[in-house]
Amino acid sequence: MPVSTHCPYCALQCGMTVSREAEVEAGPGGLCRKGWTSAALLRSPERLTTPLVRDRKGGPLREATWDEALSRTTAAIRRAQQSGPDKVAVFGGGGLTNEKAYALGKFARVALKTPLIDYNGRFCMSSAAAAANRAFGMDRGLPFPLADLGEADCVLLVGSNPAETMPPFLQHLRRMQAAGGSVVVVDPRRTPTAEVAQLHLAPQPGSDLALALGMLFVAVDEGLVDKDYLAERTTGFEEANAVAASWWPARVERVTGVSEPDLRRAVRMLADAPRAMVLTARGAEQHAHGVATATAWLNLALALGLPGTPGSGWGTLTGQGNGQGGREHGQKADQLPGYRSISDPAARAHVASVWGVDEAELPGPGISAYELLDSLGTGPTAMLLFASNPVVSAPNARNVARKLQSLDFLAVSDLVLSETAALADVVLPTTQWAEESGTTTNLEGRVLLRRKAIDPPVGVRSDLEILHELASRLGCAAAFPTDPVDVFAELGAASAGGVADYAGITHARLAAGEQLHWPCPSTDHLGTPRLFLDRFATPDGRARFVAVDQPEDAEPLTEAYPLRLTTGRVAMQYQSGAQTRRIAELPGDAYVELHEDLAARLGVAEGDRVKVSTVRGEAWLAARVTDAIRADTVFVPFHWPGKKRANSLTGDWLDPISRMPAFKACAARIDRLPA
Ligand SMILES: Nc1nc2c(c(=O)[nH]1)N[C@H]1C(S)=C(S)[C@@H](COP(=O)(O)OP(=O)(O)OC[C@H]3O[C@@H](n4cnc5c(=O)[nH]c(N)nc54)[C@H](O)[C@@H]3O)O[C@H]1N2
Ligand SMILES: Nc1nc2c(c(=O)[nH]1)N[C@H]1C(S)=C(S)[C@@H](COP(=O)(O)OP(=O)(O)OC[C@H]3O[C@@H](n4cnc5c(=O)[nH]c(N)nc54)[C@H](O)[C@@H]3O)O[C@H]1N2
Ligand SMILES: [Mo]
Repeated sequence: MPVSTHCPYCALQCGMTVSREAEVEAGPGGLCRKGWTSAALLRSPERLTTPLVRDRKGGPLREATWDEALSRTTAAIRRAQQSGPDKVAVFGGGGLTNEKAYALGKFARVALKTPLIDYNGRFCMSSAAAAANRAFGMDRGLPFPLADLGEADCVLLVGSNPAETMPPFLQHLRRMQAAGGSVVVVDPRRTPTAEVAQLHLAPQPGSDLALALGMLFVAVDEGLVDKDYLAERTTGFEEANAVAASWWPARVERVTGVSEPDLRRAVRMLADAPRAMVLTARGAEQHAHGVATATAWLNLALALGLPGTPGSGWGTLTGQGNGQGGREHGQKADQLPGYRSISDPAARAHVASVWGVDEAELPGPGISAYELLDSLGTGPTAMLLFASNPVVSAPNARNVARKLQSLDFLAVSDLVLSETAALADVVLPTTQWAEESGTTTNLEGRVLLRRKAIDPPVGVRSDLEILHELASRLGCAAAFPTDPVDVFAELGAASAGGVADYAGITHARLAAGEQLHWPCPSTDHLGTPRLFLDRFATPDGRARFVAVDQPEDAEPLTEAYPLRLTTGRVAMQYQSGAQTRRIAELPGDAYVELHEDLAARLGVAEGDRVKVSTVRGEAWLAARVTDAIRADTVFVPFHWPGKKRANSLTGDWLDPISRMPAFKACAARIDRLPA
């Protein structure tokens, strides 16, 4: 019998079945091509099945026993710790199941006693999460079930390209459009998503904040603001509106390139819809002012009375497979399980008691992902990394690769020899999705059970087994169970009473087919599909407007670097490409997308090899010439390493609040390469 489980890739977590022969069938929601081909990596010859070690820096990796690989790891940790616990760092990933993400956070704090843990979700969800926490008092990507989208009358997608990044998501848009609803897309490119929209606004990358302020201006100007809602359910409108008052449409057009008629039309479409939703994704959020930008869109949604109103709302489309659960249970630098703060004495006391440790021994907050990677070598001298490939995916990746190489010791747990694993001193081969059970929390905050469908290859171990073994070799007295059922039960207890309360969710309830959205505080609780219907999670129950303004560009354009470079994704590749580049059925190669007018000016034709550069580095790419992008903007997908690496170009300015890097806007130039 095929086993029901979920796709290993994005936060939609589509249902699928996997047979004992590793054949995939789609569930009722369908699958994209990545999902269909996901099983190819289970039996791929590129799969790691033996630990690898390196005998000297610069020498080759060679096969080793688990005992040798783990002994080297614990010896290196002990060596580094002689100079203090903060000489050892941990880096995690939003693809890890809840059980693994929880265990990793506990391992860092309890077995290593280090404050230095953060993860790739910092590059993904941190800006929207910070904005939602500030406005609503709680961050759950979608505060309503995904299916509500299909009932909406207008959906505004800001910096989101689900036609490529979540293809099955489009069925909800199709359903609402079939009933007369409309979709508005804000993207500097006319993406496949923009192609199906009723209205497409194409602002310059990094200028969404001004666009959102302009939309608020128009909403006020045209008397479309929901005054009763503002009075009953919000605070701070006046201050936020005072900023928007200076963003009249002509000024917005100058800064963003979006015309006044389009601006007004977008506002009316949203305001006239009985049920409307504003959804942001990485295009709006991955900026040095990502929190302020997400906040500006949230302010607009509040002004129109959307959040907490049945059928309407504001949300952010979470990215990674467990991007939601992965940001709740402690792999974030400032966090304890249940979305608790590691600086909160009551939270520390509760979690310490679940872990059976002295509260005083728990370290305080660490530093954010990029700051952590940037400090390697001078700060921590040893690092353990699970489920991320920052050599390809981190901003200013040349710097990050150099810093990783400056470590005395790096251990990487992965399924394949990723570009980051290839730099490690010890590589630990681990099980993948269909070979283990565990839970993920999808983009709507629903906890899903991934069931084990097939046995892992001989020689690999699960991340839970690796953490258990390392903790016991380090002499840690606290328990690190290896059965995901036990880990999830412990996670439930640790999260009890927290914002993301999982105490009532069990593997057994999920296996019985219950649909449980957190918070779910007790085993007789049915979960919370819709949040904020009566009150927001703020102390006074009201949503908070926060006044935000469009800042100067983090990297202004110059004569030498006159183009706005933005980066993102294509349908056939996933993230750093470590998994999907190894799957033959997923085609594609790196490219730079540029407008035909720009191409003509540069003398570049379709398919020509060009050099894209910024002050930080360069990438050699094939030109893709199109009319579907602004003429002042170029786009490079980030899935490829080496000479094709987009992140050789990106900068490392961080948002002041979320510490999100500015993946989506820097100053670049294009030069033709000799044929
Ligand atoms: N095929 C595929 N699917 C994926 C992934 C993948 O790697 N491949 N990754 C998953 C993950 S982790 C994530 S986070 C999601 C991301 O999903 P999305 O956010 O949809 O993906 P991106 O391509 O990063 O960015 C979306 C759009 O933002 C636009 N954009 C760029 N700069 C700006 C700007 O300044 N303003 C605005 N308004 N738009 C801008 C880009 O042109 C792009 O079309 O996808 C998930 N799904
Ligand atoms: N320029 C640019 N850069 C970006 C972005 C962008 O839009 N533009 N987007 C950013 C975003 S949103 C994200 S989410 C990051 C993602 O970037 P990465 O963190 O690099 O993401 P992945 O490529 O998914 O890396 C996951 C790695 O873990 C392995 N893996 C998968 N499952 C498991 C598991 O269960 N255990 C272990 N131990 N390993 C596992 C995979 O084989 C892979 O090598 O990239 C960011 N970087
Ligand atoms: Mo992401």
